[in-house]
Parts: sequence; structure tokens; C-alpha cells
Amino acid sequence: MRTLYTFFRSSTSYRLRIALALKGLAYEASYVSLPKMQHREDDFLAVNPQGLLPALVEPDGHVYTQSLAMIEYLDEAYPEPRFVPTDIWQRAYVRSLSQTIACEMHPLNNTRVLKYLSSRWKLAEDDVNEWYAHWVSEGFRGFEATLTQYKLHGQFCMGDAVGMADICLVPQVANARRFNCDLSAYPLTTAIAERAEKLPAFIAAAPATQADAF
Ligand SMILES: N[C@@H](CCC(=O)N[C@@H](CS)C(=O)NCC(=O)O)C(=O)O
Repeated sequence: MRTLYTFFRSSTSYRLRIALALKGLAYEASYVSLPKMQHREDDFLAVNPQGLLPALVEPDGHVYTQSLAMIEYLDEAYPEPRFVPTDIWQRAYVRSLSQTIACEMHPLNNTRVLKYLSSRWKLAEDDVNEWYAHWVSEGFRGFEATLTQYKLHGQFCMGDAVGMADICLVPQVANARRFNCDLSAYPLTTAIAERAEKLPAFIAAAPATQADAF
């Protein structure tokens, strides 16, 4: 059996829960609490020395870390349904959209960055929230503009098949909503996210449906 190390509110874990559900791959969840700092305890560091969620241990014992690398691994090992298209231009486009979220937005707004702003730089909660909203709007401005300009979207980010960009998008939109960000300037982006989050795999992966949710 494979094991996914996950925390319900971790958006990168959410990406992997969606990916596994879309591929129909069963897993045992091993819950690692970020607020309790369990991701920095020896038991978890023995699995992922980076001390970051998620981590996936496959039945052959191999450990996978870094969500985009994990999603692409799953796509190569279990090709149907595809997360990245076979066409190389479309594949680069899907990777680009995915990285807009995974590299331009998430790293600036993850837990350790927000905590550092308040602990080291003494930012008040409102200022931390403003920081968060600023990078959400920067990221989604670029995401929306890319969708608008290239017009490769259909029901989802790339045509009508759900894929890696949607897997990254839905957790980021959910997080932005949790921080009360105004997303009204990104109608294409939010419409795609709202369509995707209604799919059974996305519902099964949603934070509120996880056993460790509180
Ligand atoms: N680039 C990594 C980011 C992993 C990451 O930052 N995960 C968060 C949870 S969403 C985490 O473990 N945070 C712990 C912390 O910030 O201390 C990925 O895509 O997997």
C-alpha cells in the first residue's frame, strides 16, 4: 500500500490528494499536523528530510517529495487519465500555468513565510493578511491574463480535460478564499476552479472531507 503524508489544510497535500483520486490510486493517509510542528519531528524527517508536506511512499518503498515532481511521477507511472498533454507545446503551457501557482504564489504565502513575517519582522495580523492578498492578486492576475491571451482553456485550464494546472489551481483558490481575498477580477480562473471542485475526485480530496480536519 502507498502512504501519503498529508495535512488537511496543506494546499500542496491537497494537490496530491486530488491527483491520487483522479488516478484512482488508493492510499493510507499519515496525518502530520503543521500547527503542532510534526513536520519537523524526527519521524517525519526520516521520510522527507526537507520537512515539508506532502510526501508519498510508494508500495516499492520509494519516497517522492515536491508536489509538482510527484504529480508528474504519477502521470508517468499511471498514464490515465493524463495530467499533462502529450503535445509538447500544450505540455509546456500546462507546466507554466502550474508553476505560476506553485512557484510564484505558494512559496511566498506558505506557513513558514507567514510565521516568519510575524515572528521575526513583527508584522501585525492585518499586515500579514495584506502580504498574502498582494501575492495572490499578483499571481492570479498573471494566471487570468495567460488564460485570456492564449485561449487554450475549455471547461478546464487546458481544454476540456482536467489536468495538472487545475490540480494546482483549486487548492490555491480555496486558500485565497480562506484568507478572504477578493477574486472578482479573475472570472475565468475562478469559473474553472469552481467547475473542477465539483468533480468527485476534488470533493474526496477537499480539506473539509479529510479525517484530520478540525
Ligand atoms: N514546493 C513544495 C512546497 C511544500 C510546502 O511548502 N508545503 C507546506 C504545506 S502546504 C509545508 O510543509 N509547510 C511547512 C512550513 O511552512 O513550515 C511542494 O510543492 O511540495
